[in-house]
Amino acid sequence: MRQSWMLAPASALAAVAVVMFAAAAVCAKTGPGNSNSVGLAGVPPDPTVAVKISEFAYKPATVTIKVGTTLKWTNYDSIQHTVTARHGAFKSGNLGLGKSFSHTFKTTGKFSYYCIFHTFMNGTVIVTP
Ligand SMILES: [Cu+2]
Repeated sequence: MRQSWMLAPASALAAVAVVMFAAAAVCAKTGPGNSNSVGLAGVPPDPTVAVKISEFAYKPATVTIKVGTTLKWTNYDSIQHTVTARHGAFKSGNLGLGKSFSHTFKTTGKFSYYCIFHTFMNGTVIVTP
């Protein structure tokens, strides 16, 4: 018991160090006065999020991301699939096994997409400010 209590201050210090490092990195990257893509905690959003296409499904089927994030879909099936937005925002073309398609979401909104070969394959991207 005593030992785990002793560890608590060290992990708190480590957490503070991580936050300070992240804040320093943000300042170095964007400079003062540009808080455009900085999240609430001063940590920039993950620039790339992966979506798997596998067993005739997008995984995860629904992804919520911040504006400016890139989604990268990769096909793990041996059959061709597509990533095709219902309202034309993006279109992958045919993706064979191991092929990827990336799209950067620059506007907020809800984007539905599907596979043109298998219309039961549906995905949704929710882009938040
Ligand atoms: Cu498909």
